Amino acid sequence: MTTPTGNLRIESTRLWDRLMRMAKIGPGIAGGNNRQALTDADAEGRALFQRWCQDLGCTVAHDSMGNMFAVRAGTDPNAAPVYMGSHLDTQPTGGKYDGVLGVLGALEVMQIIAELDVKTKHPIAIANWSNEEGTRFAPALLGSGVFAGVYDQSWAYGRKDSTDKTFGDELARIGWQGDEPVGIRKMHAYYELHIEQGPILEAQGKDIGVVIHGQGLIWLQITIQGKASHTGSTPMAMRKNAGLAMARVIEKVDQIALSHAPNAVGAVGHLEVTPNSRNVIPETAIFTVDFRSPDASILQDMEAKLRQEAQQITGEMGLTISFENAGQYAPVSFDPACVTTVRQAAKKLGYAHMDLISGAGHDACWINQICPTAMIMCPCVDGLSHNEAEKITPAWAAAGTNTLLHTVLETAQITS
Ligand code: HGY
Ligand code: MN
Ligand code: MN
Repeated sequence: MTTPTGNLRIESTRLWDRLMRMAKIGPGIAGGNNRQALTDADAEGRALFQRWCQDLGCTVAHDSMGNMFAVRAGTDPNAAPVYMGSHLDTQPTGGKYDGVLGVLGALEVMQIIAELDVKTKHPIAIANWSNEEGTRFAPALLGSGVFAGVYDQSWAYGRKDSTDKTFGDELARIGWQGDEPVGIRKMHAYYELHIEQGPILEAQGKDIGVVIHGQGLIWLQITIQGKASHTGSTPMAMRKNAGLAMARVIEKVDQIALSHAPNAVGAVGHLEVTPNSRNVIPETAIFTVDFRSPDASILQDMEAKLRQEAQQITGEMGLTISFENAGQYAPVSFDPACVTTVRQAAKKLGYAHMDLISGAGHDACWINQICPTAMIMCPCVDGLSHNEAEKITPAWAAAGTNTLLHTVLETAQITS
C-alpha cells in the first residue's frame, strides 16, 4: 500500500464548509434547519449531495423509497460494498448536524479515498436514508425500515402527513422515487457516524462514542374522544373534556418513565386538540407517547401500564379512547466485530473514547438486522439536539469522520 494509512486524515475544513453549505438548504428560523422529508428543501439537499458524489466519480442511484446510494468500485467485483451513511432530512426545528454529519462525513471519507486512489477489495458506498426523523411521516426510520424488510413499501407509501399528503405521492412529486427495487442491495457492513444528541461524551471529555447498543422505542398514538361544548355555560360536571384527559395521561407518561429511572425515558412531543378554539371544550385529543429503554421488558411494562392508566382516566371521565402503534423497534446490540473495529480506529487515532448506548434511534438500528453494523458518535454541545441551537465543534466533526475513515478502510480491506 503506497499510502501509509496510519497518518491518513480527512480534510476537516472541506467537511465543515460542506456542512455549512448544506445548512443553507431548508433553513430554520433560529439558525438551524427545517428540511423535512420529501419537501422541496429535502429535494434540493438530495440534489446537492448527488452532485457532490458525482463529482467524486461515484455511481449514484436511488431506490423506490428514495434512499440514495453512491458507490466507489472495489477491486473484487463480487465483494459486497462497505456502506456508511445516515440521513439529510431534519426535524422542523432541527439542527445542522443531526444525520447530516453522517452523510457528509461519509462523503469526505469517500473524497480522501478517491483523491489518494486508495484501492480496497470491497467497494465503498454512502447511503442517505429517506424519512429518518418520522416527524412528517411516522414512523421514524421509514426508508431504512423498508430497505431492511421491517415495513412493506405499499404501507409506507400510504403514510400521511398532517395535511393528508401521502409518502408515495410526495416522493413522486419531488422526483426521487427511483426504479431500483428497495432492499436489493447487498451490504458487507454498515457504519453510521452521528452526533450523540445527549450530554455524556462532552461531560466525560471524550471525542468518540463507540456505540455498543441502542435503546428500543415505542410510539403510541392515542386518540381521546370527548364532546365540544361552551367553556362558559357548560357546568363543570357535564363537561367531556378530551384536553383535560390528555393532560392527565401525559402526567402518567412522566410518572411511568420515572418509575423505571434511569433505564427509561418518556415524553409526549406531538399533541393536537380539536377544535382548538379558546372557548370550546376540546372534543378530540390526538397525541403520541414516546417511550424508550435499553431493556425490552421495561418497554413492554411502560406500554401496558400506560394503556391501563389511560383507559381508567377516560373511563372515569366518560370519554372514549383508542390506541395506534405509530412506530416501534426493539433495543439493539451492534455487531461486536464492527464495534471492535470502531474502537481500534479511535484508539489508533489517539481519540479519547468510551462505549456508549445510543439514546436516540438511527437508521443503523434497522440496517443492523440485515448486515454487521456499528455506530460512531461525537459529542454535541450541552447534549442538545432536535433544537435549532444544536452545536458541535469542527474538531469533534473531524474526530468522528477520521474514525469513520479508518473503520471503513479496515473493513473494506486496502489492496494498494
Ligand atoms: O427519534 C429519534 O430517535 C431519531 O432522532 N429519529
Ligand atoms: Mn438522526
Ligand atoms: Mn433526529
